[in-house]
Amino acid sequence: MALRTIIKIPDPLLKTVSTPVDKVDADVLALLDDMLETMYAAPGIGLAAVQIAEAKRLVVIDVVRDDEPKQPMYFINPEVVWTSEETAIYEEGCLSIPDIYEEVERPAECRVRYLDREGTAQEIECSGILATCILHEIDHLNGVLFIDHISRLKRERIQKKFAKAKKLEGAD
Ligand code: GNR
Ligand code: NI
Repeated sequence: MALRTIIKIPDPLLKTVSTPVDKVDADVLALLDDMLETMYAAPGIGLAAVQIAEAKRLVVIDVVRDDEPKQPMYFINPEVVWTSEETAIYEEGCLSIPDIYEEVERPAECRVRYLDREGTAQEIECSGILATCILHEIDHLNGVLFIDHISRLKRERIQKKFAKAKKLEGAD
């Protein structure tokens, strides 16, 4: 396992559509392990492969509390097959947009089809923070960020802040 670097906005890779995985082989499993280690170290409750600059349709999630045993979840080629009419609002953050938190409205429940680590098709029904998190991660696979769900004024303010931070990083 290895810790990987998490890319941040305005990295253009975060706007790309990730490619489906055609075979669950040892390389895919190793990448999932790196993603999980990187997510726990950050720390975060979810991570999409594109956030470590691997534009593949892979997601890891663990939404259990810090004081409870770890419960890693792995999703290969996840697809939303149903969402509830009912919505929920959570204050979201993103490891690729550090220290920014904004309320986002999403479906309160969803059903997701995916392949597990054995390459077997599975479906899961999600609610609460798991629904929010998995929808946030599947957005990443489609090049969409949580700031794309907030007002343009707020989004542009955040984008400016990170563009400026990047510029200063490059300066010496
Ligand atoms: O760690 C994370 N917390 C979080 C909180 C509310 C809604 C979504 C998330 S996911 C985020 C990690 C991340 O950026 N995943 O892509
Ligand atoms: Ni994110």
